[in-house]
Amino acid sequence: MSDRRTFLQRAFGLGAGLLASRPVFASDTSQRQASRAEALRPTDAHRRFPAPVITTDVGDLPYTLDNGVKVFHLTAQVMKRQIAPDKTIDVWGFNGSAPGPTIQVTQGDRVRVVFENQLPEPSSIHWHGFEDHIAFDGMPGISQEPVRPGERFVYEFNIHQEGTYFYHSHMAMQEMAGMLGGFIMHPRAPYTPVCDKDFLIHLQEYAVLPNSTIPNTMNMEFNWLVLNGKAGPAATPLIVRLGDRVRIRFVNLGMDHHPMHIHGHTFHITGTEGGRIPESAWWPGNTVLVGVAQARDIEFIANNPGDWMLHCHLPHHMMNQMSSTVGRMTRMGDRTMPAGLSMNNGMGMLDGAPGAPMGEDYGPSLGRGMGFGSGSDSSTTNGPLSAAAMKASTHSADQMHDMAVMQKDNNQRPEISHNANSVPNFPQDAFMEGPMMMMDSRVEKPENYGLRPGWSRFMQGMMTFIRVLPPEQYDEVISRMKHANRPDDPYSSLFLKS
Ligand SMILES: [Cu+2]
Repeated sequence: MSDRRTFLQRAFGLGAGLLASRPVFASDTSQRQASRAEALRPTDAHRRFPAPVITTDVGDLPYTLDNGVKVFHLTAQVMKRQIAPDKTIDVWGFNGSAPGPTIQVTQGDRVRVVFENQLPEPSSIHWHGFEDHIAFDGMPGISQEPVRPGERFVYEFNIHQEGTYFYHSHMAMQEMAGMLGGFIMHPRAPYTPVCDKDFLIHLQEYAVLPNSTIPNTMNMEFNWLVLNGKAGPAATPLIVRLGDRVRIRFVNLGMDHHPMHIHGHTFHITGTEGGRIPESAWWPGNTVLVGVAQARDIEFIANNPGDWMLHCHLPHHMMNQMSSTVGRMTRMGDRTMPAGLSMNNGMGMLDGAPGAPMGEDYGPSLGRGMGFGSGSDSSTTNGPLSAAAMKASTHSADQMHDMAVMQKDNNQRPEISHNANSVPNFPQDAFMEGPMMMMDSRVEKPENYGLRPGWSRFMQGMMTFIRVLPPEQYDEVISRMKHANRPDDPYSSLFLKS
């Protein structure tokens, strides 16, 4: 056994070396990529087909069997979700999770979903893309009575389709509060070429004022962009082994479009919300636009080792808690705020009369996007983070640790030029000038093991990694994941089913 493993590792190591010096380009057909990867891969007797879909940071909805029927219990609930360190918001979701847990079934299954409404208002569930009986379409007042608080409704389906589908409340604002989830219909026979890893990523956006925990579902100035309900750097990376064939299913049940981009690899678009695309119609790319109410399945051979970015390419979607005025405010030191506010008030941290954020107490420069016409719209440049602002901010022990690591790493070299304050447009990304954004230790988890120190400063919004790890590193990370024994394991579906 150990001889065989050594042989395979050697063979694999050799192959990986060849690949590293001669990466596969887009001109290669997927079949050639597939056969090359197949030749390089060590054969794993424990591989199960089709691979279970992993919805990182969300997980699956379990089922029971009743006379051959797969029975799922889906419960709509009000809950809190931590989307980033120090940011927990009020959301609506299912069974303790927003997005809701992924439902996985197989073509040919008979499926029953017992929906229970624990919300303070009526709801129902729409099964997006299902070609089934209208009685189970989940249209409140159209195909069924709305399900009132405390009531149940039972949906039943004969699954004859295959692909990436989803469920959501058909009350628009409930959907925007987090009431959505994935519904994977595995094909009867696995798609070819067979994938070794299969991920589902929900794309969502929230608008939450700086001191609030409640998303404003009417506001389209989104300032928190999340992958599977987590903003970078809290989103859990996708862990794959060098040579794996990888599928990622992007699902967009939000209010904005997301061009999802992957570094270091060329993928093919192999499926939509309508199911599998015939291979002759796949086209290559490295960015796929996932429109509202769409799913896009992409596949590629992870043939290029490294911690590669996977992110939405809209610049505003690569930021957390962005604000048109905060950058300047933090650099004003002891000077007064544009509209006569303190720094905290100006950023929206209210300490005056509650309940009147637009009131005279706070003035026009309160919060993001509300500063129009106020003095805060002047075209002055910003100074670096003032000593007073640095002093005023409080830091946890973890943050202090991260700062110390980073300062050591950088030998305390300044990160902006000496004349920065006189350069038009400065600062743009100078929020990264200080160590404040670094939170490696606050988002520490096995999936992040071995990342470059300080990585978390540059991961925000809809950003995470696809970590293409050579066998030894891969085994190390997977072993740490398996031994972490976490109640909310971001990879629970992988370990439950393998
Ligand atoms: Cu986006």
